[in-house]
Amino acid sequence: MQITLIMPAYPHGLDTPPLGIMYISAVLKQHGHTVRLVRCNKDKKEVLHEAIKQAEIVGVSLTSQVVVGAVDLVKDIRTISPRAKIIVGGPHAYLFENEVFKQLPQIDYACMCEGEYAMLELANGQSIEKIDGLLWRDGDVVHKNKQRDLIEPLDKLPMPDRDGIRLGNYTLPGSMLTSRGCPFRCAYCVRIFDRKYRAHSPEYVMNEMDTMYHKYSVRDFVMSDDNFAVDVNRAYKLADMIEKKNWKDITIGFGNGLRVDLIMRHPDLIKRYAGIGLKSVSLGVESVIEDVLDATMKDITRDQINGAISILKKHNINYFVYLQVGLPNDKYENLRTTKEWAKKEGITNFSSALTTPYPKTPLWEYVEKHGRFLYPKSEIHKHYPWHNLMNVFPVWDTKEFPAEKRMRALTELRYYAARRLVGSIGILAILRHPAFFEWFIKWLRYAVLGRMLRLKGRSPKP
Ligand code: B12
Repeated sequence: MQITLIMPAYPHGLDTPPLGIMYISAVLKQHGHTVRLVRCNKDKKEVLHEAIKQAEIVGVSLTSQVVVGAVDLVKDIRTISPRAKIIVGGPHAYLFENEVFKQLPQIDYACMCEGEYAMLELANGQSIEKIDGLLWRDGDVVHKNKQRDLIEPLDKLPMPDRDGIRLGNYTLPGSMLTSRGCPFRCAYCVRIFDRKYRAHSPEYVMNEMDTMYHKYSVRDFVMSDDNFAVDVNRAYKLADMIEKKNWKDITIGFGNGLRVDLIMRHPDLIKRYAGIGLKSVSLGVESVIEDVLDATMKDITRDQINGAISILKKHNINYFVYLQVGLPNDKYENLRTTKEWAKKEGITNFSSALTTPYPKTPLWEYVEKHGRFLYPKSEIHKHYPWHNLMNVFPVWDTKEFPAEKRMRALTELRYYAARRLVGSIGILAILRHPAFFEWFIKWLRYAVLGRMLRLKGRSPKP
C-alpha cells in the first residue's frame, strides 16, 4: 500500500530528524509497503501535495506544539485526496485522544500508542476494531480500541528510515534513540512510552551507530532518549564497543539529558564517556529552589545539581541547563535566588521555559486543584504553540504567581541568561554562529510580533 507520513511545520525549536515517523516508515517498508516521508518545515508545498495525491493512507505526527499548524494541513489533505484515510499519532494524539477528532475534524483515526505496528496492521488491511491502540470515528461517535502492548523487545524494530529523508538537511542529523520510557515520575512529563524502561541491546545500538557512521557519514551522535542510562551496565558495555571502533573523529551528546543524581552516583561513567567522545550533556535542572524542585516530583536535590555540574566541568564536557519558570510553589521572588545560583556556580549556558500542563500528567491535576487555566480547556491546544522555546505566554497561573509576573520572570531570566552567555563567549562568537541569523529572524517574528499580537488578543499564524 502507498502511505505518506507527514511531520507538520512548527515555527520554533530545532529541526531534528523526525524519528517517530522514520521508525514507522522502516517497519512499513520492511513489510513491502511504499512510504513517503514529508517534513513541512523542509519540503516544498508541491512535494507535499504530490505525496498526498499518491497516498491511500496519510499519517500526520502531532506534538502539541504543531497541532494548530496541522489544522490547515489536514483540511488540505482531505481536499487533495478525498478518499485517503487520515490517521494522526504522536504525543498530542495520546494526550487528547477524543478531543483530537474535534480539533482536526477531517481525520479518520488516531493512534494513542507507539505507531509502528498499529500502522502496519492498518496498512495490511486489518479490520479497524481489531487494531489495538486505535481510536476511530463512526459518524459522530468515536470508538476506542483496547490499549496496545508496548513493543518488546525493542531490538525487533528495524532502524529508523534514514533513507526516507535528506538527513543532511536536518539539525542534529546524528539524533538517535537507544531506549524508550523512563521509570521516574516527573509531574510535568508526557509519557507516551510509559514508565516501563525498554532498551536496545548494546549490539543493536552499536550496529546503528556503525551504519550512521559509514552510510550516512554521521560523526556527531546525539542520544535523544528519555533516560539513556537507567541501565548503567548497558551504558558501560556500549562504551566498550564504541572504544573498540577507535573512531577518533566522533562526538557524543546527550541531547535530552542525563539525570543529575545519576551523574553524582556514577562519575566514572561520565569519565568513561568523556574518553570516547562525550562533548555535551543537557541537564533537566528545572529549578534550584528546594520546595519548587520537590514539587516537580523529579526526586533530585540542589546539591546533586551542583555536584553533577562540577563533574561535567571537571571532564571538560559542555553542559546545558534547562530551567522552568512557574512550576508549582514557584513565585516571582525566586528569580533572584536563581540568578544568584547561576552566578555563584558559574553557569553560563542555560535556557528557561514556562511550565506547561498537559492532560494525563500530575501537573494538569495540580492546576485543576490549585491553579487556574487561563483559557477554556477545550481551547487550550490552540495556545500550546506559544509554549515552547520562544514562548511568551502562560496557559495557567496561581494567585501567588500570576500570569503577568510569570512573563516578567521569564523575560528577565532569559535576558540574564543571554548576558551570561555573551559574557562568557563574547558577542562576536554568537553573531558568527551559523544558526544565529535563522534564530534571530524567528525571534523577531514569534517573540516580538507574537507578543504584540497576543497582547491584542490575536496570534500570528504558526
Ligand atoms: C528530542 C526531543 C525534542 C528536541 C527536538 C524535537 C523535535 N524534533 O520536534 C527538542 C530539544 C528541540 C525538543 C524541544 C521541545 N520539546 Co521535545 N522531545 C524530544 C523527545 C525527547 C524525543 C522525540 C523523539 O524523537 N521521540 C522518538 C519517537 C520514536 O517518538 P514519537 O515521535 O513520539 O513517535 C512515536 C509515537 O508517538 C507514534 N507516532 C508519532 N507520530 C505518529 C504519526 C502516526 C500517523 C502514527 C500512527 C503514530 C505516530 O509512533 C512513534 C513510534 O512509536 C520527546 C520525548 C519522547 N520520548 O518522545 C520530547 C517531547 C516530544 N518534547 C516535548 C516538549 C514539551 C518540548 C518543548 C515544548 C519543550 C520546551 N518547553 O521548550 C520543545 C518544543 C519544540 C518545538 N517543536 O516547538 C513533549 C511534547 C509533549 C506534547 N504535548 O506534545 C515531549 C513528549 C516530552 C515529554 N515527555 O513531555 N524536544
